[in-house]
Amino acid sequence: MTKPLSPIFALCLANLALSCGAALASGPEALVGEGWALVWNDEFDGTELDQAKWSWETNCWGGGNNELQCYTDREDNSFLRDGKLVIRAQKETFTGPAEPLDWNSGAGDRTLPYTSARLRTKNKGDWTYGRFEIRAKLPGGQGIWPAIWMLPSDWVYGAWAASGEMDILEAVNLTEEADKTVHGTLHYGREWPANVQSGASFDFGDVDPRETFHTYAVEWGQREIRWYVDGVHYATQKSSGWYSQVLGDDGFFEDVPGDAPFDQRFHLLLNIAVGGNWPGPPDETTEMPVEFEIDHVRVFQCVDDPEVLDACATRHRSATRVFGNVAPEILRIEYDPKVMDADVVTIFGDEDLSPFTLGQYVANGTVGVARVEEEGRGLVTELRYDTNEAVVYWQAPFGFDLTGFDRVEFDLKVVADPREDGRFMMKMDCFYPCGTGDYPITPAPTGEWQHMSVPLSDLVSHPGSSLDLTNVNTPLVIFPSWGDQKGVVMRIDDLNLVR
Ligand SMILES: [Ca+2]
Ligand SMILES: [Ca+2]
Repeated sequence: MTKPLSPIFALCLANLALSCGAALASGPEALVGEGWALVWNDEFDGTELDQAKWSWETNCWGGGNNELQCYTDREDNSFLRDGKLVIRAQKETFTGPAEPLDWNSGAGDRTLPYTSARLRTKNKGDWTYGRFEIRAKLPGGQGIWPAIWMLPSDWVYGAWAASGEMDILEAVNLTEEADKTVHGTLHYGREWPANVQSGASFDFGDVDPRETFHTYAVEWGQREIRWYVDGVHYATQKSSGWYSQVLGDDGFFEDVPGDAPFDQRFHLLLNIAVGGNWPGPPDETTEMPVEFEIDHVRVFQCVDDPEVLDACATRHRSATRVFGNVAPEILRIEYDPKVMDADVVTIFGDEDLSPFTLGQYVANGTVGVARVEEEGRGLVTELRYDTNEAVVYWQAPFGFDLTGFDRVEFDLKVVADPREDGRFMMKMDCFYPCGTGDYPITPAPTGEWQHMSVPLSDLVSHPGSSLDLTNVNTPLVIFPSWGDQKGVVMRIDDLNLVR
């Protein structure tokens, strides 16, 4: 069975004798393999960027990575010169939209200390499968991050990175001293933050890709994606090593069958990011402005085998096989996905609210856990510590966004505490070790219930806290202070998240 080509690819094929044929006739020859037909290209020979092929993205969003550049459509940041597209990043304070324009988020403006350009072919050049080839000379320096990459045009499997991202080339912090290494990477899995990535690097050795042009390419087929530098095949990923899991209407994750997410339309992007989580910021050694020169972008289709590409593939045995990631087992815990929409979410009242369950981590010894009746309270959770190193927690198998909540509340009664000056701790975790760290709490004297009300803002600002409120899987971890616990008996009731 063959799947239909993407509309744009199909259009191009149908018009092979016209627009695509014209490119074939006047354009370059296919460089690698047999049977490739050029279906789209830009040689950047004109005087102005061809806006039938490219659009500028203009924003000061920071790419989701805390990058330091505003992307502009000004001549200062991108232009054609000597048959090449030049993307130029420079040090220059600039104010622009705080988020991508197509989000329509009303986020206002942001000011950042650098400018650059990010160009894309979205809805002008979108393809499913083929060979994508870009000849370029890279900018370098601490904090400089050029990229040639592809994003989904239709996001059919959900937000980043569930619908995939294909990085043909990334390089960070290329300097005289540093290894001259470039990276080819796939991002996929579930929506952020439950996405994953896998990739490989190409080491230029003594060659400096800041000084010389090189051809960066991928061959993207249905079952396999391969990365190349100057025709040298250096990495392969197979569809058994990537996956897509989406949340179904019933609130459970589902495996998308086939080769998702890399089975949809993707478009090309070219940019220089400045700073950001990966490279870190520029420093005094960074020489600005920097230029990313792109000599051409060429897209080829394997005419006789347009999906699998085996008829045209170039393969080297020495290429790294990147094994990727196995899709996580889907936990079919019964729960209502709207469970967190209430103003007061009761994680434990008389029972645990699915998908949260009571669990424990015990380094040694045991914690006895029981649900016991107490007058006026129904069931309460009783914990008996026959250990000095244990914690008990309420945890879900995935994270929740608690940014709309104000505080966590619970009732705590110490039934017995033989320790000298025993202290008690709580934590909130966003997949350990992401979390608040130990946060001290003070119960009432033994035998009395104490109502605890802890603002989430306090947990975020607690010294040492790395709490990510957008991804909380463990709303409460509670324990007598680590190392000194034996003999403590405590009861917990009415664990609530309150808006
Ligand atoms: Ca050129
Ligand atoms: Ca109760």
